[in-house]
Amino acid sequence: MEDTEGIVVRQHLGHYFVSIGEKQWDCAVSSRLRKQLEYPEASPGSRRRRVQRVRRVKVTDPVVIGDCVAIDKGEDLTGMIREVLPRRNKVSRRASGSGRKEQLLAANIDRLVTVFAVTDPVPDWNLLDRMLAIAEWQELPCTICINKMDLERSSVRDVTSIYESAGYRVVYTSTESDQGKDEFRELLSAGTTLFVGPSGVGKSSLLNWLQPGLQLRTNEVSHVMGDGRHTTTHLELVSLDSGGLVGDIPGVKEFRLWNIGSEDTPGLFREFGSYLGSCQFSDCSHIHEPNCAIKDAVKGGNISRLRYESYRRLREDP
Ligand SMILES: Nc1nc2c(ncn2[C@@H]2O[C@H](COP(=O)(O)OP(=O)(O)OP(=O)(O)O)[C@@H](O)[C@H]2O)c(=O)[nH]1
Ligand SMILES: [Zn+2]
Repeated sequence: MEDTEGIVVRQHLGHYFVSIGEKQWDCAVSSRLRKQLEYPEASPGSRRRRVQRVRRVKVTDPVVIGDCVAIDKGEDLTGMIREVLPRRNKVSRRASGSGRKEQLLAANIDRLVTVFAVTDPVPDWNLLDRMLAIAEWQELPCTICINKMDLERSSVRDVTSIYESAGYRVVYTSTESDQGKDEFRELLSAGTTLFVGPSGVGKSSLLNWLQPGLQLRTNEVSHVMGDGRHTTTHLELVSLDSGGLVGDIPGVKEFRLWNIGSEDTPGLFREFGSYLGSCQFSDCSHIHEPNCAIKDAVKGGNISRLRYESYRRLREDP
């Protein structure tokens, strides 16, 4: 990297903090770049050789944590972002509210860790399946963290074994009893990890557990949604002493798919893979059709009903 290129590690009310070497530069986005980012762009699905659909889309935030950017340096560690370098990947969802807008959550991520609690709040498995689908779409490794294991009363493995069988790694943690600490630290120790999970599952606690004294700054970023509402989130990549960068996005309540066509949805459920192509109809939706290999696998107990139900819901309401 040149000394004018760095990584966006923090966003705060239109300020982007770019890490270059040991220093952070407080940057704004150049108006030329803002205009560029409002140009039409190809749908991400087009890389899968579908007919290229070109839509006019506008992202809620043009630059996001994890972005590699080129800046023009100004006085006193301030600067202007003039270019966003090509992204390896991005995690985004459809912004809530009306209208089609993409909300970018992070870019250039090495893995997603979905965080849920055994209880308090009880896991929303359907939400987990949406997160896994987005990870599959971006071909991002994804690990499931089940936190608050100290509160476990009935075996959570009855459900998580479904995910383990599908090929996902599950780590079980408790910031109270220290269960899973070494495994969790090891998981995050290289590259950039993004935590996603509902509010209250312990995402910030997990970071403070690994690194006591880590002062998690809460930087409020205001997104103006399609319907004019504002939602606030703090977005920051923190650097762990034991290695690794971690982004913690607070309180993800919903995860709507962005620009993923319904014909691509079955491929986002790993365990469906070996059955795809075996249905009577080549364009089978696996919902209404007879002689459907997926539905047969559900009946035969080879695909879990929980996962199939998530698939159906995702298909009907992406
Ligand atoms: N019993 C138990 N409580 C925990 C554990 N981890 C976190 N908590 C508690 O759960 C509550 C929520 O933790 P947070 O770390 O604020 O949760 P969060 O996921 O960061 O929440 P948001 O910032 O709203 O997204 C706090 O009261 C924590 O003390 C755990 O392993 N066991
Ligand atoms: Zn089918």
